[in-house]
Parts: sequence; C-alpha cells; structure tokens
Amino acid sequence: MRLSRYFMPTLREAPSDAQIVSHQLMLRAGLIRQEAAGIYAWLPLGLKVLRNIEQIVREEMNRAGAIEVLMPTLQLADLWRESGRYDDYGEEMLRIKDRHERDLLYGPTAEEVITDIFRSYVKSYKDLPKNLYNIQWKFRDERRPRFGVMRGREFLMKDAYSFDIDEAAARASYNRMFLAYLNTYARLGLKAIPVRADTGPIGGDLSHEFIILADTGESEVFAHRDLVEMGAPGPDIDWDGDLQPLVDQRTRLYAASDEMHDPARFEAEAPEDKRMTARGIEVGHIFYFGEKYSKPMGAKVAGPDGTDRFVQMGSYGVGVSRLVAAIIEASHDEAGIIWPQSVAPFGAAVVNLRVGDAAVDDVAEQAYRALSAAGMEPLLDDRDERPGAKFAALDLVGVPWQLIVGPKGVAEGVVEIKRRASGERQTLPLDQAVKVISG
Ligand code: 5CA
Repeated sequence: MRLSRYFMPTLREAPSDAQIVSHQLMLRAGLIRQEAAGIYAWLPLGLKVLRNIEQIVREEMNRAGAIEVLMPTLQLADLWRESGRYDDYGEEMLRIKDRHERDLLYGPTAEEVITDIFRSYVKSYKDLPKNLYNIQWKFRDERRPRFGVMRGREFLMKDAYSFDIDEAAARASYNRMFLAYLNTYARLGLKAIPVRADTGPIGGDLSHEFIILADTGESEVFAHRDLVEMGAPGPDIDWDGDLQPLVDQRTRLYAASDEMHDPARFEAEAPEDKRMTARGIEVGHIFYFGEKYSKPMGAKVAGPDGTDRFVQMGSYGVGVSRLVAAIIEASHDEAGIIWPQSVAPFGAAVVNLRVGDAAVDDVAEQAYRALSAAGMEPLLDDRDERPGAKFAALDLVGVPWQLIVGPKGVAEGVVEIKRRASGERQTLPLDQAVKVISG
C-alpha cells in the first residue's frame, strides 16, 4: 500500500475525553472514529487489525473442533421469551419493533438463537458433540460505555456454543475451549490468566474469565504467580484426548476475580511471595451451564437407550473488538502503538526520505517490491513530508519494522532498518535487510 493513496487519518492530539492510553492511541492513529456513545466506525488500519485478530481466533476455534456459522444481529424476542431471559435482561437489551409490530432485539449474545438452530436439526446423541461458533456484532446498551472499544455498546464477539449428551462430555468440550483460549491469546502476543468467575446473567455453575494484565483494566485479579508464568499448551495437544490434566495443572493454582475472591483461601493456597494482586482486562469468558437453555427451549436428543434427554450446553465468548484495545494497553510506548507481528496492519513500512530523488525513489520501490514478494504486506511512505513527520506517524501506528531509504545510504549501497519494539537499528544492503525483516 502506498501511503500517498491510503486513508490513514492520524491526529496530533487525542480528544480530551479519551481517558486511557489505548483509546487515545486508537483515535490518534486513525483506527476508529466514534459515531455515537459506544458505537464506532472502523477505519482502514483499525479494520485490518480487527480482521487479523478475528482470523487468529477463527483458526484456533477450528483447530479445537468448533464449526463456524453466522447468526443474524437481529433476533426474535419470542425466542428470548422461551428461555425466560426477555424480561430479565433489562435495559442493556436494545429492543426494536418491525413494521408488523413484531418484537425484535439486537442480540447481546446468542444462546437462544443457537439453541433454536440446534433443536431444529439434531435429534440423536450420535451427532454429538457439536460446537458451533460465530464472530458477529453484538449490542449491549451499557449504562456507561467508556474507554473506546474496550467497553462499547456495539462490539464484535466470537461466541461459541457446545452441545453434549452428558456432563462428562460437556466438561471435555469446556476443556477444549479453555485450552484453545490460552493458545489464541498467546498467538496475539498476550499472557492471559484463567480465573474462576461469576456466571452473571449467562448462568451456570462452572465459569472462567481470561484476564490480561494492564493497570487500566476494569477487573481486579488475585493469582498465584506460577499460573501467570505458565505458558499456553500449544497447538499440538491431542484435542480428542483427555485434556483434564492440562486444565487441572492450571486451575489448581489460585486465581480469582474480585467477585469470587476468597482472601483466606488465597493465603492458604499461595505462599506470600507468590501472591499477585493486579488489575486486568477481561478478554474472554467461558461458561458451562448444563440444561439452562436446553430445558426451557426443549433441545433434546435421543440417548443410547432410546430415551430423550436435554443436551448439556456451554458458551464461550471472546471480545474480539475489545482485544484491539487490550493489545495496545499491553504493548505501547511514548511514541505510540507496538503491534505484535501477528496482528500488525502492515508487516513493515518503507520510508522514502527524499521523494522525487530518482535514485532514492528507485531503491524505495525495489524495497517495497521485495518486501511484498516476501509476504510482508508493506506500506510505502511515499508522501512528500519531512522525515520527522514520517517517523512520528509510523511510530504512532506501530508498524513492526521500518526500512529507511535515504540519499546517503543509497550512494553507499545500503539501507537502514529499525525494529519498532526495541528501537534497535541496523545498516545493511537491501537484500539482507529484507531477509532480516521477513526472517
Ligand atoms: N454468551 C457468553 C459467551 S458466548 C457471553 O456473552 N459472555 S460475556 O458476556 O462474558 O462476553 C464475552 C466477552 O465479550 C467478554 O469476555 C468481553 O471480552 C467481551 N465484551 C463483553 N461486553 C463488552 C462490551 N460492552 N464491549 C466490548 N467487549 C465486550
């Protein structure tokens, strides 16, 4: 992409109502624009990052055996009357009437819709287990939308729903999601801590939140340090095998959010030097709730003995749009965003320091083509701007590498590369520079 033709509206100053650094940087770097309280338009750069995160979430869901569907944003109120949640959900639900005076709502989550789909088709235990997910916009009319996309009203969620014949099988489904979540966050460059959680309006008796540490987070977490340091299980585990030991290894170490915290247990289970109290951002939440929806909505399958039973369900949410902000909270400096390579909107930027100088333009074009050929999806800063302004903009938007082409280097047959995360610089011939960047 040539920056001279792109749409990357950066701002010198963040609007004064942006309180946390991720919100300030998302506005300044031209990732989002507020359209109404808690409702945002995604500008080109923000959309690229959102799509990259979405794709990693999708790949890890698929790897764990979940199957993608796409449910509508608008749902029939009648389905929610069946589950009993239509009245319970309260003011957070955006209620809409169509021209036939039928009650609709903008889905805040999709347990009812997926249960309706499931009950229409699946009739036998032989078709289980099933895990269906979608990545779709949700709406919750939050009382206090704030911090940009961190707590929006309209937000993108990955929500998965598992269906099993009995509790043991449902726990196996829960375990697959538990571990898939850890792998997902690791690929996003984040260290996520699974903590025991309250189930809230989703209901059920087994639940974990996934929290990444950040001072600006809305949740307080109490955790054993060994859990914080423990890595993700990695993609090569036996997804059809017994995952309980891998889950137990993590859940036996103390970790709780504020609502579930038990100070006496914390002290008993974690020695003083291992006790960590910190703030964090909830980037995922998983629930096992058994028959909570299948029973009132009549989602039954025939068991091996021929008698019908209600399916055991769980649901599993990832805050995809919130993750854009969460990654920035975890990875930025004074100059701007530092994207992990896996979600970066562009892999590298070629900075032409003297646009219009034939020799410099030529090397910049060569660099751009070589990085494109290496699959780096580069940005070419071919704007007629001062070098300082170019560096400031590229540091702000957080492209992981800058490849800098100036007249002096060109005369000597070299270019300079700078790694955004560390600021480390190297001067190299172009072909080697491309190798280092795409390495
Ligand atoms: N049905 C379940 C799981 S599919 C559910 O709705 N869970 S949830 O309420 O915990 O939401 C899942 C995730 O969505 C949360 O962990 C959070 O990361 C994200 N999320 C929730 N509310 C918002 C919001 N207002 N703005 C941005 N992200 C949100």
